[in-house]
Amino acid sequence: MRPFVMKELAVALVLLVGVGGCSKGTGAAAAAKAPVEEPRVIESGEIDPAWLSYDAATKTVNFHLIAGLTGLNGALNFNGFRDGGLTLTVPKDWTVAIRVTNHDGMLPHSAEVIPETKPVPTQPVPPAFDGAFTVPLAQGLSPLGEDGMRFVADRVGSFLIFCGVPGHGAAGMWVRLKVSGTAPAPFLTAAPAGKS
Ligand SMILES: [Cu+2]
Repeated sequence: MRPFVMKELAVALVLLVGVGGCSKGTGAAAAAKAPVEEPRVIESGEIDPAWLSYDAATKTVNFHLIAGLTGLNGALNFNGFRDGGLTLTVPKDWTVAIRVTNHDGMLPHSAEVIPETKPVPTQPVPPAFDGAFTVPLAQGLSPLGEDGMRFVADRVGSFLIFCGVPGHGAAGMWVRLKVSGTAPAPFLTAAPAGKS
């Protein structure tokens, strides 16, 4: 219940500001301007519920994958996780829409869903699902760049979401995607530190 309380508080504050006649930060102004989204500042290893949303009616999951979100592993991380520390589980046959943003101000990054392999490839390989990669894959998205991917998770199994820029994935820039035949809805889990 707590998030709803917080939201109501935020709405109340916005209304108060509006009544006060201040033009800055009113709901109308914010909606018209579509402010640049900045991921919330979080610690490595922390899951932000805002990353994941889904529509059970259309069997569609939306996930925000953020390259270099934190300084972990020289920024070679997704959402503050490395070496499979984060797992996105989705039900089989759901459509997976992954928005990929490069939060790293220096290095290019990309993302590709690949079969689970050890060792992790040093460069792009054929994707595990049609369309499950960002463009350009090996060159990567420019710092602060953005792309997306959309695919149907049509078979059960364990997969990796890895950075296709040569060397990044092998250096630990990968998380996990699990397609489940039994999960009723998508969810995120974090592995204990050091486990992958
Ligand atoms: Cu990378």
